[in-house]
Amino acid sequence: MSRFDWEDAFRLEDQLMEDERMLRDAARVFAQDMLQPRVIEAYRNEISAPELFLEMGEAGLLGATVPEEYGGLGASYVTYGLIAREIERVDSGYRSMMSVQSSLVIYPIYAYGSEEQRRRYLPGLCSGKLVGCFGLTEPDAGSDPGSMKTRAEKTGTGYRLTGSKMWISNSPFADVFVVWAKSEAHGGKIRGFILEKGMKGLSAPKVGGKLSLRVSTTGEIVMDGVEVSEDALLPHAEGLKGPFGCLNRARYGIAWGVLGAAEFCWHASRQYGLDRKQFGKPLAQTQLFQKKLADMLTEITLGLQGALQVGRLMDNARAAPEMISLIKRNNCGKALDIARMARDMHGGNGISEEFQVIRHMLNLETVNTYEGTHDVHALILGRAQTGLQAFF
Ligand code: TGC
Ligand code: FAD
Repeated sequence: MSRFDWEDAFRLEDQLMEDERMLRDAARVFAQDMLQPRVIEAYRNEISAPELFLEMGEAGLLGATVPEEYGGLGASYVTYGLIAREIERVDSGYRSMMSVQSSLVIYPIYAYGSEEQRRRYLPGLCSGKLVGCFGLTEPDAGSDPGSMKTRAEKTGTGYRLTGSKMWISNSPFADVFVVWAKSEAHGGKIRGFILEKGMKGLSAPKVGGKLSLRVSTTGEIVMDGVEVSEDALLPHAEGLKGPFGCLNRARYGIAWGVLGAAEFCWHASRQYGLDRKQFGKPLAQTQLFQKKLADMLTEITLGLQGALQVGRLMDNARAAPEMISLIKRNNCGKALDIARMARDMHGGNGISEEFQVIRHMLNLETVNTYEGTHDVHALILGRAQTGLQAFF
């Protein structure tokens, strides 16, 4: 039998390709050198940092899966997941900035856009010169996006969009808005439109008072009769499967990302337990502490294997949305449990920003909710095995 490596229990490292390891290492250096030094203050003061997009773009972290001719790296989905894990090891909010740009803005323009739209937007978005946002959720349509009220009416030369979107990552400083609306001209079906900052009737006020995901800026999108020309319509997506095609990618990335946050909490707890003595011995020498570390090691190891397998299937065009629901739900739920446990294992220090575990815990509350809540993914998996939908 060979030696057990607690930091890589199932030898994930051996299951990665050389180029995947290389891009993962570059993402780790970026995250540790550029993001980690600023995160505590940024979280405390809720600092929005649009300039980070340029830095991420320069590091090749935006739109990694898109072909090079549009500004991406032509990388695998496994690589995309590994990037998400490294960024979220620092903070879920930074990963949010990256994954909205990559999966929810670059991807739909690449997959559903015309050649002209691809050439117009993708190089700027991949380099971070342009910042994007994705508007699906509305004040009265969250888990049920099919009930959205935003409408696109046909005009002589294009469309007029009216409605409002809520809880939109990046929107207050976005240049490019991918928004989803029911289009009268297409029988009321949901269609995607690309809007640009500065259009008449378009505004994106910031949502204040967030106690979670504070390094990521969140806002509304208000469309008060925004007029766009025909070429703002994404030609190759119709119905809810348009936005869901993007969500599949983002949810997949989240399934990797949250394990980065969980790994941070696990490693921090282990070290804290080795350093801190109570009752004359290290906390890590108590049975209850070791049981918690064993649970963390187990869930993270299993979660990573699940994410890797789904990533490999995505790279071979054999993944199903339900597989993504399974890993998004499981890994978010487990990461949140781990972060809560880590907070507890740090005792009083666990509530201090300096030890960072409470920041991860608070962030993961959001990640467990957005991109389909934990319970909504349970209903997707319930429907998949019974054939019965229980949403309404
Ligand atoms: P349903 O009848 O299930 O489906 C309608 C149509 O959509 C198709 N579809 C999918 N296609 C591709 N991938 C998927 N995952 C798909 N899921 C459904 C489906 O085949 C059907 O197509 P067709 O051709 O028959 O019309 O629709 P429903 O209205 O019953 O949906 C129910 C439910 C719960 C599954 C769905 O609405 C849902 O997933 N709700 C959660 C909403 C959500 O995830 N919102 C995310 C907003 S974006 C966000 O949170 C970004 S945060 C990012 C960050 O900062 O990191
Ligand atoms: P609701 O749908 O009202 O759900 C409330 C509760 O009811 C949840 O527990 C849910 O599980 C439960 N529930 C709902 N339906 C059922 C049911 N049928 N059966 C049982 N239980 C049910 N959206 C975007 O479009 N773009 C973004 O960039 C974006 N970024 C976000 C950033 C942040 C920080 C946050 C918090 C949200 C973001 N969202 C974004 C929105 C996010 O996707 C929604 O918040 C999420 O889909 C849940 O919708 P909701 O908040 O309306 O909750």
